[in-house]
Amino acid sequence: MTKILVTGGAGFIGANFVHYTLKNKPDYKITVLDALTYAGSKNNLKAAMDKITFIEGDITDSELVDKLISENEIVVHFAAESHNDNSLLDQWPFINTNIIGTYTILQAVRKHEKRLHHISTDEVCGDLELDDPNKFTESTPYNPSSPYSSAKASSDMLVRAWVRSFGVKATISNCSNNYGPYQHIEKMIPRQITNLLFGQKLKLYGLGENVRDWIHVDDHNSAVHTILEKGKIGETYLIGANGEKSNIEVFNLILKMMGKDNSWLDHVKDRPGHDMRYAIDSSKLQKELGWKPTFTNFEEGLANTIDWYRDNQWWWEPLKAKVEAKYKAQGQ
Ligand code: NAD
Ligand code: TDX
Repeated sequence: MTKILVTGGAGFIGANFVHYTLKNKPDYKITVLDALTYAGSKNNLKAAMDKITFIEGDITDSELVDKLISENEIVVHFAAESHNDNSLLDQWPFINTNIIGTYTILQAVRKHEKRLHHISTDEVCGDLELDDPNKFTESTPYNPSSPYSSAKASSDMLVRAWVRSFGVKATISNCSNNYGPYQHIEKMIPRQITNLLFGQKLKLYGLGENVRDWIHVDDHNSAVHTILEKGKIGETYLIGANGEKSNIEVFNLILKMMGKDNSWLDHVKDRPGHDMRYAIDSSKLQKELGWKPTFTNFEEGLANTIDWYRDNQWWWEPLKAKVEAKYKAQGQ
């Protein structure tokens, strides 16, 4: 059994990683470290709780992090403040968790000589024009736009420096926009699905021309396992599944799949500094490590996600009023 510490394992991608690992990789013994912020919940791990060790704690707590890392062989670091809109309102949690938290983990993996995989985002590259023929690659320069993406970019830089200066055994992955079950309803896709289930209109920022490169969360996590198994220490891998869609296209699909017409669409205030387009070229991961996505049909994945939110109202309904009140105060 390989002992693996999963930070942020009670959040969207981390919880899916735990479920995916239990199902597909029985040789791992999982410990989750999660502070259970507004974005994390034990509800995300309900079916896994009796098979894992769950520790409620903060990744900036150096004593706790040191102890847990000394007891595990691999660390997969998902924990972060993850929402761009929140980062425009209050920056400190992003600096603290994403930068200081990652620094705390790096010091412990350095001391105990443990393997680290750092989870990051394509947003560190900034954005592309709609008509740019290029996509992000591992050599695209960093050019982040928001407090969220700049804090994630900082954390990536720390990991690279700890690899080079101290020989830390780390890899990094930068993934595009994830969708799937357990995603917090502050994020675009779950917000719109739950709005319709709640009898409210969809809320589109600006004209909706912005493009995101969607990937199913299980494909992100299968890629992370591929990197853990075959990745080269010190390398960065971009994870994406050729899922570019404009926001308005996704909104129209949600309306169609949920049996509503255009009168259910509201245009609201745009996000300040809104990145126009993300697009990932994942050839390095595919060619060097042999990874392939499985969820290649976005409409099918979206339909399953809609079904999941329809079937799991108990999971999101208690959060809905607070999330929408916060958006309303921002004109969104
Ligand atoms: P999330 O907000 O759903 O979950 C984050 C988790 O981290 C929560 O469980 C939260 O309680 C925990 N956490 C936050 N601060 C903590 C702290 N100080 N100590 C311990 N735990 C803490 O986020 P997500 O969407 O699952 O994203 C996970 C990771 O993947 C992040 O690093 C994010 O940058 C990255 N990422 C996300 C996407 C996406 O589309 N969601 C895409 C690419 C990369
Ligand atoms: O109500 C909305 N209406 C809307 O039009 C919301 C919440 C968002 N949007 C737009 C903004 C973006 O163009 O939809 C797009 C997606 O928005 P988010 O779900 O907030 O995601 P994004 O800002 O693209 O960032 C996500 O992908 C990269 C994750 O939240 C990050 O953690 C990840 O790094």
